[in-house]
Amino acid sequence: MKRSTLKKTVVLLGLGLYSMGILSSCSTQSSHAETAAKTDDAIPKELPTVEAELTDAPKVPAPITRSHAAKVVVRLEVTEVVKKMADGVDYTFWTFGGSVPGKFIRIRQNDEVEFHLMNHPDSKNPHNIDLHAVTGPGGGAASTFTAPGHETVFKFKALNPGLYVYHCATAPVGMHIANGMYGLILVEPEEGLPKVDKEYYVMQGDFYTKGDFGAPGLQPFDMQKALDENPSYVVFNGSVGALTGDNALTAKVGETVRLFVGNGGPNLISSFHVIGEIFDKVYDEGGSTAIENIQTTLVPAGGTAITEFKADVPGNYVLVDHSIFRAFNKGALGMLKVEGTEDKKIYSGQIVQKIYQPEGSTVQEMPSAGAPKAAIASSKDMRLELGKTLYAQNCQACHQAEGQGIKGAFPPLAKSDYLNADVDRAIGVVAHGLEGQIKVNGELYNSTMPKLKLSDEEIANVMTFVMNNWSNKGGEVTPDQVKKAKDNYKH
Ligand code: HEC
Ligand SMILES: [Cu+2]
Repeated sequence: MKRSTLKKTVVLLGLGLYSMGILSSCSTQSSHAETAAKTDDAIPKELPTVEAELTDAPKVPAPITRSHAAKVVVRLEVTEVVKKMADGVDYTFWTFGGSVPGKFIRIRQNDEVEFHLMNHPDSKNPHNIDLHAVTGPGGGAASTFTAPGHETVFKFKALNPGLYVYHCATAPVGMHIANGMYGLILVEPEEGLPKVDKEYYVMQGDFYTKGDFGAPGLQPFDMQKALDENPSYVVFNGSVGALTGDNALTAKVGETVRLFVGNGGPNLISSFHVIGEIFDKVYDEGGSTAIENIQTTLVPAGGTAITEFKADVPGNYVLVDHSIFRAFNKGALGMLKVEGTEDKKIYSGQIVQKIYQPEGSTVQEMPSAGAPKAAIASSKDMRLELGKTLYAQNCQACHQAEGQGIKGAFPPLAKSDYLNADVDRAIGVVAHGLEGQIKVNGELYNSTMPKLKLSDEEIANVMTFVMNNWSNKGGEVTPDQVKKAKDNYKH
């Protein structure tokens, strides 16, 4: 694996409208439900009552096995909590059920839902809920405006199957959503969804913090960045790393995997993609018909997609928003680890890796006599000067002008503990390239530094420049030292 590789028109209902609408809409809804029950022979008069099982992402409640409608009671509690956004970065999330995204709700078409929205007494704000699965004013928002320490109840009948977003719609709506107030509700069709081995819940969201990506501490919400649609974080399941490392999704070779994908926004559209997989089926926009053989699917803000695929070969599959800077620089990155036996017919792994020397290339001759001679430094000062140019030409694109690197991609050379601990080893890196995991200043890097075509003299010059800049430990690296270090650190 070398490849490192919302918006239903939110009704801006004023507070006045809520107070007018609450009671009347509740009473009309329940009388409709009674009439429906009387006229529809297929549905028994008294539906059995079921308490909904709610889950935190990435878990999904078990598929529904009932073959009839039920009265489903959903109890969802809003809390405002400080949680981790990234390592060393905290944020005050407003949540449906204690984390972002909100609890996953799973019901069946024609179920009659009795929805309880509780707002924890410690909350500082009133909240409500707009479920896109609801047919009725505000998707429930008009009936659920709930002050801290209060509970509201309304009922709805799930007329349409599909995967739907729910979110808070209390003014300022954008801010409530930006703080994490969204989740998914699945309305299974009467016949159910096709059976699969694994189901997961993945929801993207964009976050707007005062500090830039990675700035430590408790970060306040930044309204201007939200208005500019310029997020500091774009993440799956509420924080950087929520789906990587020990939190990665898992499957075994041969298993079928279904991802319930949502996008809370508030602003961005997701180009959802799994690196190294092709979706056999996508129920695009969370609807009822599937399209097949899809690489990347659009998940609108306030929208969903159901993606399905079979895990054919083992490895790590990376979930990304293919607007790729979001993935590698703002956090929109998850992982699915597939374990099992390889199938070399489907994927061979690397078969050949060798030097490529097209005819007429000067590569073979470097740096032997006959080729244009690189300047030979006669003093440390000259080495520093030549090294500066070499650095700009050969290293700067990755390690950056001040040697600061790019977090998560290119390690720093400035004050690098890895470099300063063993200069000969670093010379080996420059001479032979480097692959695999290393730790630099406490950060892990698992990438590839290419083998560069530099002579011993050039490596001596560029390393002398690097060692004498950006608070590194100084000294002079000579071509002789390079020659020895190259041999000692061959791999
Ligand atoms: C194409 C990008 C790229 C270029 C160009 C590049 N490097 Fe690197 N370098 C990397 C990556 C990526 C790593 C980490 C490799 C890993 O994760 O195993 C690295 C690691 C290193 C390290 C060890 C880790 C550290 O931060 O101390 C040194 C030293 C280093 N590079 C020096 C250089 C020098 C000097 C040049 C120019 C002559 C250079 N690199 C050019 C990408 C690059
Ligand atoms: Cu809210």
